[in-house]
Amino acid sequence: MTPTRDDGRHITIIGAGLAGALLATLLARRGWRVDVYEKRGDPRRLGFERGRSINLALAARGRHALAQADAEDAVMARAVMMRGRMVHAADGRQQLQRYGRDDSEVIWSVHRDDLNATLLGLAGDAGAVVHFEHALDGVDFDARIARIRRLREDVVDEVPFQALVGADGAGSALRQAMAAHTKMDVRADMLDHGYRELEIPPGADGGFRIEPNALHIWPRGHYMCIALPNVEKTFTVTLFLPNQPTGMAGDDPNFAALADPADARAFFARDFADALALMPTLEADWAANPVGLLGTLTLDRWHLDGCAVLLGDAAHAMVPFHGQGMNCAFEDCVALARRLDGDADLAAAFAAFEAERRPNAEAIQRMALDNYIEMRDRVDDPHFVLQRALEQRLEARHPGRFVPHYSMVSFMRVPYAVALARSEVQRAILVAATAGHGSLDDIDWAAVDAQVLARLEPMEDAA
Ligand code: FAD
Ligand code: 8R5
Repeated sequence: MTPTRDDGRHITIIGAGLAGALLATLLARRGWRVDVYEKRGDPRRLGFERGRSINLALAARGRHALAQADAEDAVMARAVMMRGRMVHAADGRQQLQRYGRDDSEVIWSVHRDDLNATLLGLAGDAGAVVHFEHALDGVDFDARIARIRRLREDVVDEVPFQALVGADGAGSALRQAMAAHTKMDVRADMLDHGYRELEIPPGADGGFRIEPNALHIWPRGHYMCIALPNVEKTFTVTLFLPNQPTGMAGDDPNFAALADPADARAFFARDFADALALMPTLEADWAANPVGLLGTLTLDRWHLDGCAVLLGDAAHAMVPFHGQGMNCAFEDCVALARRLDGDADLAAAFAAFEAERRPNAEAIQRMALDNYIEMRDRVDDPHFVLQRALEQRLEARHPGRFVPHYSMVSFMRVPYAVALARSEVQRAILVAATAGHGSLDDIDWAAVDAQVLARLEPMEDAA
């Protein structure tokens, strides 16, 4: 059970969630001996015990990483296409805002447990050994010994390691052990808003009750609901709302004030009436599902010499509003596997990985925070819709040069930091060009084109 220590290339991964399972596959296929310790049970064995359908939006970065492990086809076979945002206004009107130019530019809703199970199967096939119900408890970095607790027996083993990878999520035990051993600045900026998951079941005919091929948004200014489709023809609905009263005058809904499911129904009847009509289990879901926390985690270092390195949520948990947490974690895995392949020295590989990925993680963390305002407040604002229309026109006039913000993040693999920098320039152009305009009819195209050509270099997607 305990891996033997030898001079071969051996890696010990903590966490067999999304990143841990993908990284295990990538490294085992490259000839590394891989042991993974996962505190939960094997999701492939849980069967009917498993929880609710939780889905995630998969975009180009995540798909590309999955393809590196030959996992893309299996995952895509059970994915639901989302062409755009279906914006549900307060008056009940709906409008689809496409994410891309056509159906080649879409995102996909995938089932978290299915995805994890697929990746665990591939990791095992590649020769990685996954030890379920084994939790990291502590680390002696000097002796290179990990304390691993076998949860069923409640016994702690001392497990020697060459190097540890922390893929153990936002509450990372490896990160805690690193911070206790060495000076490390760990910042958690919690959002004042939390979330609660609810469900829209299939209709009486067994089909989807609303448009399946969209990410639904009910924007309401300071808060919002979203819904993502599942292959089971249900939707997972998420309400994002302040946790406590914000102190603003007048109406100020928040989770603390909606402790009682009956109050939740009244709130939905007022603000999300069309969604409520689709949610017969609102009260039960409300009572059963806890309020989830949201925050941004930033560290000043991700690695300890050649001894340990963090990736995914353990290194850079982010707010969910760009749907990029998993996509970014998968990109991390490909980057780390490439560095480990290229450099015999683990310390150099970890340092190069961190130097490549930390600026990009910080860029998507910021873009994710910004996208909350866009989703909850701006998507049904006529001025925003006008800017979005201009963005699409400029993309057609300057292909490869003016690429909409959402496209750079979701359909391309340019580094997130590049996407952020270019988006800031583009936003300034859009704001200036539409100021005082109610339509695109009287836009000064020559002036706008000159701005684009002067301020944006042509760009290429990653190979
Ligand atoms: P996780 O997937 O959290 O995996 C960590 C693993 O480590 C877990 O299996 C855990 O059991 C294990 N572990 C923890 N502690 C220990 C320990 N001490 N010892 C051993 N094992 C341990 N991202 C997107 O890109 N698109 C989306 O649409 C999206 N939607 C989301 C919806 C929800 C409800 C949530 C919560 C997140 C969403 N995300 C989304 C973010 C995404 O889930 C994460 O960014 C991603 O799972 C990070 O992968 P990870 O492997 O780093 O962490
Ligand atoms: N994560 C997502 C987007 C961007 C959609 C857009 C947003 C739920 C806890 Cl809030 C959110 C997006 O700009 O039109 N793509 O994918 C996923 C999102 O939330 C997920 C489901 C979520 C954490 C709860």
